[in-house]
Amino acid sequence: MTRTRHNWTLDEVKDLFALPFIELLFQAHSIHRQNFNPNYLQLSTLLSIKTGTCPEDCGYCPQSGHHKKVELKKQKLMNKELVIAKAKAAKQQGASRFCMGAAWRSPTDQDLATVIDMVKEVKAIGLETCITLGMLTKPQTEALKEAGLDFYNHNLDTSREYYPTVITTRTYQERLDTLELVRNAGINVCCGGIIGMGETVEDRMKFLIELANLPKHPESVPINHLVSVEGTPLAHSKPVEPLNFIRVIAIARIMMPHSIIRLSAGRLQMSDEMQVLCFYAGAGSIFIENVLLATPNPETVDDMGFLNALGMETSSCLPS
Ligand code: SAM
Ligand code: DTB
Ligand code: SF4
Repeated sequence: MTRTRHNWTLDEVKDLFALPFIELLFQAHSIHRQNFNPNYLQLSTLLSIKTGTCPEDCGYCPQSGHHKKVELKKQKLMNKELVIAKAKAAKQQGASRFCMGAAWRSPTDQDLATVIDMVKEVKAIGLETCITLGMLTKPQTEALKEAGLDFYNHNLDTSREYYPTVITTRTYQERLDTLELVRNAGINVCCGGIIGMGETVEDRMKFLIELANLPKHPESVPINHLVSVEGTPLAHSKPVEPLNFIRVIAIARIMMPHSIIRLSAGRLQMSDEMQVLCFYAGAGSIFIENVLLATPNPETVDDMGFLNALGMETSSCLPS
């Protein structure tokens, strides 16, 4: 069992980033197979239950109401019956977790009550549940725990230093406060961020240190590759070198050895070979189905062909 640490220093992480690529991959993969079956992949699907007109100004996000030039089909909170139909379809496709996202700064108590109903019914189908609704209050986290929610997704997105160039309407500390409330309520934490927003390699190091030095590692760490959306302020960010993206996955695996690293948004823009290297480096989960929240994802039939060719099995990965 690999030791879990919460005191990573920048110098240590710089040393990891400086490792030759093959050596880094070997170290990451060794840790991965000590803690996980490397031939298993956990599959989730996403559903946007409320789309667009978000009051936040996240520079990467097509759903922000601030980015007027983005082409997006906006949608009010979906009705429960449609959500349940989508969840059943996701289960049929092989997903073990159903993640619902809403473009809110924070939910009202009334909206939360509706989402809680959805969570209960999705669980009853036999799926793990994850939601991402923005900031929460303490009573709201307690109500979600009571409803049986498995995971809450709330990302730090990037380093503390780079964050204000990406988002101005919500502080880094507010994100940390929500994460603490979720953790204290006893809900599994899903927290990660985005690579490819114009951040430096040092920002990536500092972002990983923020995650790994949390009092408890997030059970689930989504690493998104920026999906560039025309009309968002970050649409023309410098693309990430594939090897540098894989390095982030490998180092996240080393720094948080017991967390499930999720190869999240951006797979449509990646080659199969790049994705395989991400799995080898320690990514143990992907989103299937051809839409994420508001942007496209690979077709499930293509993903399944790819996973079959690799001999990957798929399974549920709730922490024991
Ligand atoms: N509104 C909620 C919030 O941000 O707290 C939840 C939904 S939001 C879409 C969830 C996460 O998706 C963001 O924190 C961000 O990391 C990721 N995301 C959003 N747009 C993205 C994009 N264009 N490319 C990659 N990841 C993105
Ligand atoms: C996360 O870190 N990635 C997912 C999930 N959490 C909610 C969302 C990715 C969104 C990608 C852009 C979009 O489709 O809107
Ligand atoms: Fe709103 Fe979430 Fe998009 Fe930010 S990432 S604009 S909070 S939906």
